[in-house]
Amino acid sequence: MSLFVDAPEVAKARRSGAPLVALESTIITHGMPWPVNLETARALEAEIRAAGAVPATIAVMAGRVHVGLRDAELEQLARAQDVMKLSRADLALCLAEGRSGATTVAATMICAARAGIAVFATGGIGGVHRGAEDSFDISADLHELAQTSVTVVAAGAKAILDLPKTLEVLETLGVPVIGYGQDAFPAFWSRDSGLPAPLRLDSPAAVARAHAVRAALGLPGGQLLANPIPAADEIPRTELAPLIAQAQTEAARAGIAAKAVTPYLLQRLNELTDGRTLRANIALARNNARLAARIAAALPTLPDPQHGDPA
Ligand code: PSU
Ligand code: MN
Repeated sequence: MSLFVDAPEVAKARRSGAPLVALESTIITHGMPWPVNLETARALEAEIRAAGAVPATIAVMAGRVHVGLRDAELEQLARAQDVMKLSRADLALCLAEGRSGATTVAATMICAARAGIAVFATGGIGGVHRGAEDSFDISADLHELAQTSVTVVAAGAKAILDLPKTLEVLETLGVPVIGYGQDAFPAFWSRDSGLPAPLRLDSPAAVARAHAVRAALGLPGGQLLANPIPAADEIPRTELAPLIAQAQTEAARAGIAAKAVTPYLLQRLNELTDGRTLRANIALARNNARLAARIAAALPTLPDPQHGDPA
């Protein structure tokens, strides 16, 4: 029995050659509260369909990687209480044990690449946590971007992180970090982190070309497309800064560590802002899904680099 199972909609897309966009499932199980998580998961899929592509939400269910979820499966996942949060380290064991789990950016990239899907949309990637010099908490998402060739469309890295250190690690790992349509690196809920994005592109076609040329060069790894939240939905960085610091202090006092840190901080900020960060998170994720669909539709089929044109 194959480890991978395509949803009917995904299998059909493969037969017709329709563009596919991967979506992760940790944002559903650990990133947002019920029932907003289910509504958002459905909304992200709808955005992709409206843009002419086919969504493939990825999760592990009973020991198999599901590429695309039926609506009942999406709901089951959104309601689940103690579902595993799967990163690169956890994926094989979860499958081997016949268990279920939600895939993070890292695990979704692995599954998407194995399933032949080149473009993946999420909210924001994990990165270097504040205080990482003591905790050593650096998301496996960064290393995944260095080795798995998927274009990840995100509103940058989550602003709860140490963004300068996150950019440094991405640079060290050789990950292209591309600002979409602006020079600034976005900060998840805010359009501008105050830091420049190392690279910039302005159209889905240009992002698709960069993806294809990286593959043609035989370079492992993907690219991070940093797509700013729409202006109408953003929360200014200065407004959030003290609340992020407060949530951070509370997490440290409560001894929150490892996989629990990111879900704790997102939930706490949602409380501290009366739901504003959650609403912004939904808006930016939808915006990323829309852009990812346009990139997937623009992906060219490059000639085999081994048989290039004669000089
Ligand atoms: N984007 C969101 N919300 C989330 C995530 C992304 O808008 O909750 C998830 C992704 O699955 C990402 C994870 O991989 O947060 C980061 O977790 P950690 O910091 O533990 O690596
Ligand atoms: Mn971590």
